[in-house]
Amino acid sequence: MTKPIDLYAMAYQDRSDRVRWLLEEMNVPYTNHFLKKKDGEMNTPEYRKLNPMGRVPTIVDGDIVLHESAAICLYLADRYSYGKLAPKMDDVKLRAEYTKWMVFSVGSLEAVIARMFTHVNTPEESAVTYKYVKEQSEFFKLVLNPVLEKQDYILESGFSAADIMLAAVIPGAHDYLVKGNPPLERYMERMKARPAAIKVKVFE
Ligand SMILES: N[C@@H](CCC(=O)N[C@@H](CS)C(=O)NCC(=O)O)C(=O)O
Repeated sequence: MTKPIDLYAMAYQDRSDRVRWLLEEMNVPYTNHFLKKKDGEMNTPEYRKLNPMGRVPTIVDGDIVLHESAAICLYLADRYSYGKLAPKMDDVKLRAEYTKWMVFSVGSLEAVIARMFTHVNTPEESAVTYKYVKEQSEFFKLVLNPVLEKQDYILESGFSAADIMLAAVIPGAHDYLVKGNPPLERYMERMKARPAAIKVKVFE
């Protein structure tokens, strides 16, 4: 039997959530390693060898060492669920859509949502940040809503790793993106009901 994948995280509800959820959906064995930041465990020479930035998630799968949650999910879905949770390369249109949503989830959505953690140091800065997230969310709805009004999953072929990435990130802007927006409310309910997501506490 091959060694389980090592998954380094701080907690269930950090950016390791999407990786763990995907591993569960694929039934791929893995071991959680929860690092204690306050005890310097993200700063040890051993961990810095795996991830020089000292961030999580990081995976070790045999001789593959990878950080960046979207890259990890792209890699894992291709390696362990090719043609299922990851569309095949020869399905060019579907694969292009899939790649778009995988990149959109972190490059557009999460990049904006993350400002609500970093750009909130004064009441004035917070006001600017929340206004920005609200405005950007209206742009996000322009691409998400038309798709989720006509289908249950972000790809017409069905549930994929792109749904995992999106659904793990979207709640960060719940009040602007999901609340009062039926297509996204229904989508998130479907995602929250997935046994693999429940098992690894993605939405807790
Ligand atoms: N773009 C990276 C972001 C990684 C990241 O910033 N992770 C956070 C946890 S969610 C972290 O490790 N923060 C370090 C810290 O809090 O010191 C990814 O998607 O994996």
